[in-house]
Amino acid sequence: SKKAFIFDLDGVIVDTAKYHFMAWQKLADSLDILFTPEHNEELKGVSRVRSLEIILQLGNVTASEEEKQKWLTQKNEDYLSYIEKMDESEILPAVRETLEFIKENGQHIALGSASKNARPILEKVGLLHFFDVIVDGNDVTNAKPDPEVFVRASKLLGVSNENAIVFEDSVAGIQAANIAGMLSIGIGEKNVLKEAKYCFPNFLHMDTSFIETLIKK
Ligand code: G16
Ligand code: MG
Repeated sequence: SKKAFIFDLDGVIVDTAKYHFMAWQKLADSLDILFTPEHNEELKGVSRVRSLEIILQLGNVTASEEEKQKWLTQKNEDYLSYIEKMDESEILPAVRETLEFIKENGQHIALGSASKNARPILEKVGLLHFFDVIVDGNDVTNAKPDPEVFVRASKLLGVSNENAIVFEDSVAGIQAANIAGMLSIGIGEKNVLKEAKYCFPNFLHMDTSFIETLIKK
């Protein structure tokens, strides 16, 4: 039966982490909170609301719901201004070729992202048409490591969890895939993504014969 190949967005398809970082840093600066690239690692795959909580904790800042809402809106407006000019040059290495190979082999492709901006980003980089199903931050209530985002994607495709394969760059995302009983493939450093069933530094290091093996499994 057909497999479902589920892709995370940020850190797997495109490197939007740098834009998230710029926007969060601008907010942190305005609140006199020290926020470094090292801190930013903790925000990978984490929802917008949770990211703000982590940053406020760094500065021991408490705030009303109203203030938090205002900051979340501000951060997103800044982020949107940074990603406005994104184009296909920002697709990570060999991602397009991998999507093409999976499509040519008649398999399902889904997006499973925490981002509420996933659709416009896929559109900007010209990859939207590859995706049979998109599940993003607008569709789910539980953030990774909760498997909701991936389970919803496989359900929509009518594929069982054991026939789903997840590409993820975050620890929380790998855990979510494992909890769902899906095959987890880490994109990044093996010593960080320890719990992934397989791990590759990027898609250039994953040849088509590996994907063929997954299809035939
Ligand atoms: C991405 C990023 C996170 C970001 C989240 C929400 O998740 O990794 O850093 O906080 O989306 O994004 P937004 O503010 O655009 O809704 P993923 O799951 O694509 O890696
Ligand atoms: Mg990610």
